[in-house]
Amino acid sequence: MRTLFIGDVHGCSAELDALLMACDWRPGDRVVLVGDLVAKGPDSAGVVRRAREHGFQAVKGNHDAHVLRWHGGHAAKGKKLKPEHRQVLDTLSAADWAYMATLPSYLHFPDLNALAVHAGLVPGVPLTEQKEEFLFNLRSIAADGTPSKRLEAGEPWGSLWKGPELVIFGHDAMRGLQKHPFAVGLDSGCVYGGKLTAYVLPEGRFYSVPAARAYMAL
Ligand SMILES: [Mn+2]
Repeated sequence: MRTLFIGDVHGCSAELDALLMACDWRPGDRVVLVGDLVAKGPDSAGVVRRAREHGFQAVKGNHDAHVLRWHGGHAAKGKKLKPEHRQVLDTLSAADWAYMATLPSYLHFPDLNALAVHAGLVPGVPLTEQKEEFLFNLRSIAADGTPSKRLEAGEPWGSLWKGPELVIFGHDAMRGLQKHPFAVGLDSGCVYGGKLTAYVLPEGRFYSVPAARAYMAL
């Protein structure tokens, strides 16, 4: 069985369809979306519909968690909803929300010795003790070991991850595709006019398709 790990789709359903074609995807292949299925792009509902109708697995991204909080009436008090999130609240169906609510914050694939997570894992912290804040937002580790969601705060966390599991993640469109010994970053900025990228195991190949256009400024 092949497993297709796919970077941040952000509502880019046409590019998702094109990437699945480029990967020669067929029923029986396992597809894993590394989070941020929705928001910013043109067709969030179409992405969620494809994911649930085809039985794709996915982890929750920061934008997925954000719209789920608003949908559930748990948004932080006094915060305004941005248009790119309003559009998600206005278009997802009940079935789409039910699928979104099932998404875990990480997935473990023992057969591949791999993990999927949206943003990252703090090296040295056991999996069960990782905080959602970092699972959804981590980008960097400072010289003193402090984890951060900021790009400039230090080294990319994936460069410090020593395994043994291979971690496949997204979230970091500014750094783009990342290929570390034990971590692969797949956010190649599709919604910003970049590419949508897949990493396929066991073959270990990358596939990508260009965005039809930039749907948002990075
Ligand atoms: Mn993200």
